[in-house]
Amino acid sequence: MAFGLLKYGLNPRFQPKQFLRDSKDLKSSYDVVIIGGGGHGLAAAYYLARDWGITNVAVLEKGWLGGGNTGRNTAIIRSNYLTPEGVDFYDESLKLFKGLSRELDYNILYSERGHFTLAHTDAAIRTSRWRAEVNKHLGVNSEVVYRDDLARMVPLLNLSEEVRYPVLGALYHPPGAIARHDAVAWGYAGRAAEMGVELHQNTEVTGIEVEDGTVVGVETNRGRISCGRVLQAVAGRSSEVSRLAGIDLPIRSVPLQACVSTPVKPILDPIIVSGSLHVYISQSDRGEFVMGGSTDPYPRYQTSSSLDFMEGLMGHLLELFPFMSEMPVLRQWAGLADMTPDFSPVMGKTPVNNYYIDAGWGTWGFKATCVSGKRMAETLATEKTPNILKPFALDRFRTFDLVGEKGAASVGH
Ligand code: FAD
Ligand code: PYC
Repeated sequence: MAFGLLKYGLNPRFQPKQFLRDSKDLKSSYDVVIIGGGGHGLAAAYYLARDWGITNVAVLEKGWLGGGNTGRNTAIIRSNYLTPEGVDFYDESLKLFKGLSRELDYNILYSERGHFTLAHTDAAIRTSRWRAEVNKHLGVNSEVVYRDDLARMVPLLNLSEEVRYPVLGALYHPPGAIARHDAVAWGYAGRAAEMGVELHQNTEVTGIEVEDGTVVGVETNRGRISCGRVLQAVAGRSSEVSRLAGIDLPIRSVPLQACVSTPVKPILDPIIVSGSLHVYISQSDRGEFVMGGSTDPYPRYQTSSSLDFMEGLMGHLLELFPFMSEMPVLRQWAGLADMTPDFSPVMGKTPVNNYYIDAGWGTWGFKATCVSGKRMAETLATEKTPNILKPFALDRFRTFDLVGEKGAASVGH
């Protein structure tokens, strides 16, 4: 081991891999411009290059790669949705996530934990059964478990009936997982850059040029760029950016807060969510408890943390996990969730030719990073919408074909 380290570590033939190429000057024109260097934009860039050989691509990020919601989420990956369209879509992502470390040659710390959505009322048990049946029908592993099962499977959970909201049972989804969220962005960025994609940080899109109904270029704080096609993947800024192209989206941006405790040894393996109490918790591989709740009660573009959130979260969490009263909170933060009326995303074509959107990821989009990247790349490359994306078209709000996922959105809203 020591000999190997010396042999390879000191040998100039084994240079460390350069992870990200230095960003160059912007070119005056690209085949594809991707607005937003979060997981979704970077994944789309990677699959455009890998699957379709399209590499004359620029990812324009106004801050730093993965610095938006991709680096702020609580990293839960699952496919136990409510609608058949949702289950199929998120399940494709979960399968891609499982192989992602190998695919990108970069460890995203994918960790399968099992996911429990607690039910505290008969109505919640009914919804759990409904979800379990839809899941099973589509080949997704979910089942309803009751108090005896929970006592065995989650021994830390307080199953006392002397609390405000006793736990009656749960929807159990064994494939539920977590991963290191920023590693997902870095992995996609590194591999996309190796294939020739340009990644431009500190590059904000400030205007979008549309001529005769077709996008022809974007204005940035570093100058104008002509482009063949544009993919907008800016999450919390979706409505603002699309307005630059003259497109109104039915999306409101609402802050979503989260926090972590100081790290301790592993004691909580599964991910526990209570949609009714608006709280969830998991333990990261670093040992921190990662916790969150529902969105703030009003739309706005600020990401400040509040005591109100912390009080609401802890009020319920301490009842479910009394041992948490000993845990200091280490950090608290917020991101901007781009909420749609039906709690499902918007992907595909827009009324502007060659202008595509990947938006409406609200509180649920990290787990979709792989599938949306892959399928949006396919949409741009072929100019055809793959079947799996068709239910999520922007047009569904005009035709009232909603994909209602409020009951499976995990945190309450
Ligand atoms: P982002 O990562 O936000 O990337 C968009 C990028 O666009 C940003 O980096 C931004 O700087 C850039 N941008 C914006 N405007 C411009 C412009 N004009 N020009 C250039 N660049 C621009 N989802 C789950 O599945 N599981 C979870 O457990 C989960 N937990 C969450 C917890 C919190 C606290 C939050 C806030 C979200 C959570 N989500 C979760 C949702 C998830 O984080 C997002 O849906 C997902 O990360 C969206 O990825 P993205 O790449 O579309 O957006
Ligand atoms: O989509 O599973 C989810 C989730 C959990 C917390 C925030 N989003």
